[in-house]
Amino acid sequence: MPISIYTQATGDVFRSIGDFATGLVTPSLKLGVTGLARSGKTVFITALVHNLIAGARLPFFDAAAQGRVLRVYLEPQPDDVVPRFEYEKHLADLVADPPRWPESTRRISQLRLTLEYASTRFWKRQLGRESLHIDIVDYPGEWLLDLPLLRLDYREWSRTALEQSRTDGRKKASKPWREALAESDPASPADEAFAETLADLFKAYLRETRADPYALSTQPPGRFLMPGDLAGSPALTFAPLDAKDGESFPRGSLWAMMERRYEAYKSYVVRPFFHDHFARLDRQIVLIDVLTALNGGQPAVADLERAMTEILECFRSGSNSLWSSLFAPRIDRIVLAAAKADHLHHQSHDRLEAILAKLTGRAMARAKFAGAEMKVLALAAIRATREGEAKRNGEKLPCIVGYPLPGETIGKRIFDGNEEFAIFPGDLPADPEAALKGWHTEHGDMRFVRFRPPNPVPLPSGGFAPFPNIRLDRAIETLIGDRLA
Ligand SMILES: Nc1nc2c(ncn2[C@@H]2O[C@H](COP(=O)(O)OP(=O)(O)OP(=O)(O)O)[C@@H](O)[C@H]2O)c(=O)[nH]1
Ligand SMILES: [Mg+2]
Repeated sequence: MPISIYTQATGDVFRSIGDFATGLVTPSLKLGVTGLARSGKTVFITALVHNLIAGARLPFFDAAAQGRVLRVYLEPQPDDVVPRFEYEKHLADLVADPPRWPESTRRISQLRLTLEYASTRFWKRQLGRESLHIDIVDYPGEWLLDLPLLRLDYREWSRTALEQSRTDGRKKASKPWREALAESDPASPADEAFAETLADLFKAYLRETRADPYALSTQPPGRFLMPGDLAGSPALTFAPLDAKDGESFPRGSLWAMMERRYEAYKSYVVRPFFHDHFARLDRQIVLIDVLTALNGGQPAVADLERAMTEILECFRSGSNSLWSSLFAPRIDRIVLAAAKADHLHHQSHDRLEAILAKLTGRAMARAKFAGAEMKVLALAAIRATREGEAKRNGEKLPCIVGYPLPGETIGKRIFDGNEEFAIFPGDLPADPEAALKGWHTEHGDMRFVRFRPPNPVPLPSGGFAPFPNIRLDRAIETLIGDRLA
């Protein structure tokens, strides 16, 4: 038999092993995109998908830079009962005229992205193209606030919620609820109408804190503002009550009813959500909107630090049985991203990263992500600004140029959204500690202006070019790069 026939046959065998490898047992990677409300999850996922599908230039994403990413496409997701992530709709918003950001997320959705790539390894390459599924879930950021509830009982949660409602930033919004609470007796007989009144006042207080664009919404329960399919359900009709230490309440009391509902909320709403979608994550990106917190001043920064510490602690690995059972500790890479870095000139990005590292330092030290590789990045999934220079009193100032969103203000100027402006956002302080303690620039009440998305660039072949970004490629490389080697 001529040697060529052997070679041919061997090639076929290899090819069919290759088909087997790519067709039947495609490996998958569960990517957690974690972040509070408005932190940039939906924008990040949309930009990630758009860049990969369109084959964007991503110099620090090795597989793409080396031309080894052969094809990327969306596939039906593995979970039939979860709606699909509305990628096309979010993209349509971003390329609309004028372009707009996608709406705040109101329910859970999921997507599966499949990458076909050529391996760097000789033998794997002989098997043909490799595939990797990336599974991602998007959800309202508020729901993340519920994670720390899993380890608080009703009494502890009530105490914490009350303490926080009395802090400077919340006193005013929480007043009507606190007044009603002062009139209520936890030992009184359970009364549905009264429970509803208290729950409604508590929700109104949470809603008011969320309405402030510069405040962060960090108060659970997350479903009170974003109920998803649970709107109006009794599982959401509870609120904290005020009890003295050691005081106990009989069956049939208002306290007992609220406590039962709080526990039901944890068991039937919170735990299944985290169990189904956060357990067994392989990689995680945590998006943190540091700049909005800095805008809100010291109370907002302290709030963000507290909320992120509580949340990140829940992802730790270790001996604690609840957490270990809920989150098998297998996350081995984490990107901590200061989102929306395009609100600053690149000269300030190092400082922004230093502030984020400081802000999450305590959480990360406590959370003990044993063996997980960690990267801190100043990131903009979609860059809404470009850089420029302005002159003031003969001094050159590094500016960012973009379309401020309608209604944004600097001093007395109110922007209408139709004009481009060069804005000097100020320098972040060199000492990250100073930023966390409350930061004032020489201009006093300095606020970052929010910008509308950049103008889309149509492609001759149809569709739109992926938007510019800041360090999206580095984030992708850290999150999935090694799986495409
Ligand atoms: N300039 C800029 N703004 C961004 C970027 N990403 C997000 N934003 C802004 O942040 C807002 C919130 O972004 P989303 O992606 O909707 O945030 P989210 O985490 O999905 O929020 P929820 O759905 O409420 O949990 C957007 O409407 C934009 O105003 C970015 O990369 N650059
Ligand atoms: Mg969202």
